[in-house]
Amino acid sequence: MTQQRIDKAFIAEQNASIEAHVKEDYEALGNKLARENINIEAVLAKAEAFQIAVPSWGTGTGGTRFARFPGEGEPRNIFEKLEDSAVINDLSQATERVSPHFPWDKVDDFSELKEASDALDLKWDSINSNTFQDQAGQEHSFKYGSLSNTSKASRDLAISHNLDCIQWGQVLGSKTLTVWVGDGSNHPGQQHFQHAFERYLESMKEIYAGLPSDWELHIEHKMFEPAFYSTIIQDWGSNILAAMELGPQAKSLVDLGHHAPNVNIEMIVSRLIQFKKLGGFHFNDSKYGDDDLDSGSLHPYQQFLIFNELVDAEYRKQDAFNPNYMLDQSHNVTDPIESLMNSAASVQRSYVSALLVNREKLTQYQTDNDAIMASNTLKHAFTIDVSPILQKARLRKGGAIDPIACYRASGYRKSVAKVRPNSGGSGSGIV
Ligand code: LRH
Ligand code: MN
Repeated sequence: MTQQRIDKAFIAEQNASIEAHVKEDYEALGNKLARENINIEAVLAKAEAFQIAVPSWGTGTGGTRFARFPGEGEPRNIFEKLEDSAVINDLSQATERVSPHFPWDKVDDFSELKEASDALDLKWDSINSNTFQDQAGQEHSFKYGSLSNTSKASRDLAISHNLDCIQWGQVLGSKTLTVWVGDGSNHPGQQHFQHAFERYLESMKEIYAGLPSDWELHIEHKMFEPAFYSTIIQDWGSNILAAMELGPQAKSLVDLGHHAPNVNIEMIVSRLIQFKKLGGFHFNDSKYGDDDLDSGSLHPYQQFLIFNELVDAEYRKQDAFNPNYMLDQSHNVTDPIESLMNSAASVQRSYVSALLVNREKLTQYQTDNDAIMASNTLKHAFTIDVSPILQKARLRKGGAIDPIACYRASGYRKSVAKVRPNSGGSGSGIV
């Protein structure tokens, strides 16, 4: 496997022409924030520590049920997905962890895969199991569900797959298993809601029993699709009930696209934080359904409000608070590397903006029911352009001040396209 990377010297060369601008803007912002008793260096340190994982399946071109139009130089296997993930991290300096999906990324030798990721300075984030598709020659189908299927044989198969995922994850150094199932029904009466949930919980208890003591189990809720009448874990209510039923290592994962339009996701986040059940996030954006669009591309203020809850928890030193951040997107019309770099920076921006909220003042306005000033306190932080802090963080960590410009100047996509034959054909489906 030829490892293609964008070397540090090239990145430094690209930065050289714009470094002075960052310095000037950073100083100006530093003076502005100092007037508000905010130490920009302290904010910068937190920006530099920010990390968000990339989904291995997001490095290829995504599609819909209608079609998928593969882009140039598509990664064909997990090793090439790691190469592209290394480029994203080398330029953004905020995505050192990759989240795999099994069996899409399954290999025969997981220690070889661990060596490959080590060589690319990458680590492994949450392991995603897959019991929403049947594998070739699979004896017991998941057509009518997996962990909640009425067939014990199908449930056992789903349970053993999840236990395998934990074992593979241990070789890679991961500490989390994420379980999203498409189980549900398309017709009223097709499924007994309580019995189905009881079967799901029974199955999850067997998976929970297989968790190493330092692992977490993240449950992902989703309103609909592939089931279009009921879904076993349809909302945060069913999610937190399952996590509480299973035990302290079970937590809830919030995929932003898995809610009905206009649902107050930041309040769901606050509830999960309060009851110590916030496991993590799949960041993306959407206008209609689970569109898996680039994070912050449509609702940057909602994304900021979510981080306002997260930074508030940090500020209040909320215990058992250690959420995992990850992107979960489908890139149907853009270069996935560009979208993932853009999205990582967008989520990092929401975090940094939330750090600028004057929480003493906000608390006072909330106590005084001064809605205007409370709202303006948040809006003020959101409207400060924190780009110089994001650019400085990347620059100081050896990344690109302007990742997209640097990536395009590197010609990386063209060069990998030479060694990765076009997979051709449009086919359909998200990967
Ligand atoms: C389900 C989901 C889940 C993944 C899949 C690729 O919609 O968000 O997190 O397993 O996308
Ligand atoms: Mn997801």
